[in-house]
Amino acid sequence: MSDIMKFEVENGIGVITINSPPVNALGVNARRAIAEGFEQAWADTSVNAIVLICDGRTFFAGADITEFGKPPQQPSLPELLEFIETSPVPSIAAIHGTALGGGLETALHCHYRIATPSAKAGLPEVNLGLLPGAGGTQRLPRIVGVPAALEIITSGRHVSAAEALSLGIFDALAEEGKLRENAISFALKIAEEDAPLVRVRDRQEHVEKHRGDQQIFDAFRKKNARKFRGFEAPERIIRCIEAATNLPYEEGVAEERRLFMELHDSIKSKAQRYVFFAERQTSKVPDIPKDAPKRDVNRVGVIGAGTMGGGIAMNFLNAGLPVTLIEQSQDALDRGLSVIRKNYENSAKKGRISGEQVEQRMALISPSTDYNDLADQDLIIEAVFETMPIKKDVFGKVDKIAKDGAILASNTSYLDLDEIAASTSRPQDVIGLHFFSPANVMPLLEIVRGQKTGTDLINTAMKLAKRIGKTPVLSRVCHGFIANRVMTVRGKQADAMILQGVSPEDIDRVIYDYGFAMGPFQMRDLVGLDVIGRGSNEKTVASELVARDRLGQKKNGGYYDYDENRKATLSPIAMDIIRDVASEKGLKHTPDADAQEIIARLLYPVVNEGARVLDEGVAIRASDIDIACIKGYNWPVYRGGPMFWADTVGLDKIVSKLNALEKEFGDAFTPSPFLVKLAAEGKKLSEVSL
Ligand code: 3H9
Repeated sequence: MSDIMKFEVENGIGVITINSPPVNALGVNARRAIAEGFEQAWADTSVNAIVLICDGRTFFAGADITEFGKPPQQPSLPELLEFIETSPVPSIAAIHGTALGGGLETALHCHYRIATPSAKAGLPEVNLGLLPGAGGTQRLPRIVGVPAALEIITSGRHVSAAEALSLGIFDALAEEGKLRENAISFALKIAEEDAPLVRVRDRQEHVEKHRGDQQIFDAFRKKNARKFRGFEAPERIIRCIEAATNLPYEEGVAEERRLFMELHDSIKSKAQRYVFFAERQTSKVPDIPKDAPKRDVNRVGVIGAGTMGGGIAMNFLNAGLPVTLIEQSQDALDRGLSVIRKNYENSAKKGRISGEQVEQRMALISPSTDYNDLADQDLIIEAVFETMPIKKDVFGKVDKIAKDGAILASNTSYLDLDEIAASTSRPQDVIGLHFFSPANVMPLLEIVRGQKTGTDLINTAMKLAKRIGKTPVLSRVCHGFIANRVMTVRGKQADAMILQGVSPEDIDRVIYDYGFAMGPFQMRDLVGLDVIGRGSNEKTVASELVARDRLGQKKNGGYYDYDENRKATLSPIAMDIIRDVASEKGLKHTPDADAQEIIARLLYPVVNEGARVLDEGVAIRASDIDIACIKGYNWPVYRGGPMFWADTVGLDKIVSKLNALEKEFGDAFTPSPFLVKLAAEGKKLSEVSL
């Protein structure tokens, strides 16, 4: 007898209620409980229809992802769902929260579906590098048609109840808060009318329409080629929907099963499943319980209305929080405000927000040139010029004005937060909130914990990150914190390699093929070489390009020349500069590097630096470094981040290559003793946690 299932009969309707917190994932207990519920209902001759409903915050959120890769336990989800579909009496799924993946597939094996207006439905397996493996790819097209199924399953998006109703995924909507009683009434009506047992598998009208139509699939592939690049799941999803369109149901399901297993066993899906859990780990701090005290943040002050400050402010405005925006001069303030407005108006043009929302958000800004206007703010974030004297000056001023209990945050990317905190009388109230550019877009928020930062501040910052839609990663103080520190070494090696004669184009291509959106030199040209090279006095290729007024895409080209369509070709001027700088530095010429060598020389040092970051206790777990690189630098999610990827390459292989590179090129490659130790002990880097 299952303790997570309740079976009750009301007016001849058998109600099976499952309660398996936190999200009613369909692990073996839930699967057995559902089977037991249906058996009880079928055994009761007074039951004329069945309602399947969940307690807690949501209907089934999908298969239990923790079970993947472990020995299967009966019944499997497909077995269970085939079993419940044989119900001799109508079955109705009653949905609240999110019916996702296997959860929606369960509902699609019931005869009818009723949902609350706030419910959502989706097949998000693609985000785990998988495809819906319990009939979803065969059933959804039979309801919503081939084009909509292609879009919904390859995007994994959550479909609103209203859209699901219009697409036919849901048959009816319940009143909010009255799902159970409305579902019972719906079931009574179905039973009284003797309505047919609608099996989705039998529906043909939508798939028949496209039978033999290859063009619809090819066009979809072509349109999304860029978006799907590097991922394995989207192509297999398309093949499953082709099978749903062209083959009998049973054969389509067999194809779905085969392709699901291929993905399930792939490294890319393993990486994406790792990332799913890693993302949810980052807000867990060992010495800070979830219910630890936190401060209220209802009003935010942002100092600096430049690109960074403006972007930071937008995050809070988007979440409905009023922002006091401070600049030194009215001119700078006006410029900052007009950039924010332009960004919002662009979003409105793309249909992401309404014109009314643009005005609502702008109205939440109180622009000011007077620091005294920061007196009432709960959180004050500075985003001023990145030098210690300026930061200290700003913090000294803020310290005098901010109310007791206000959180004083710095957006510094490299500077010593403890030194900044020491310039105030309240270092326990100082924290780093490091946003990544563009701050309103990039999902990473590094939360920097100084020596004296209060634990309540960290707890507050973790919750705040979620409120503004960011993924928080906790870092201790060090030069560059986590993401910038580990990724900077990639840039340094890229610079070294071009001076040794390897073409920037080859490096960019290899990094792109690895899965990044672009290579390091393309990236610099895009961001602007003046921005990248700021603050360095050393003569470099970048500084020489800037000296010739080559600032990248925005002015005269950089490493590349650009035609009117922004098509890039390697610049002969840049190549001359590279040769000049190289000969001045007297560097060894080793131009023959294949893709493997480029990857080793650019990315193994990132792994190595990550190991140092862990060893020094800057990051509390390896997976936080992975999330920082994925969310802050677009490290390809299907590689799992540098730490996970290193495990797939093999730590011993990485250490021995680093040793060889150290011999050839010096101490930039010296392996971290921590990495060497892990490799010798046969341990996994991605599993390290302090
Ligand atoms: C699938 O269904 C395959 C089938 O097609 C075929 C099979 C043959 N399993 O996200 P939260 C945990 S694949 C195990 O913070 P929220 C999560 O780790 C699946 N655990 O909450 C966390 O644990 P902890 C397709 C899961 O309110 C806790 O629940 N489905 C699962 O922000 C709370 O999660 C999906 O991909 C799971 N399926 O968001 C949906 N889901 O507290 C995945 C969650 O220890 N889930 N946990 O850190 C989600 O998208 C979100 O969790 C959801 C709630 C929107 C449901």
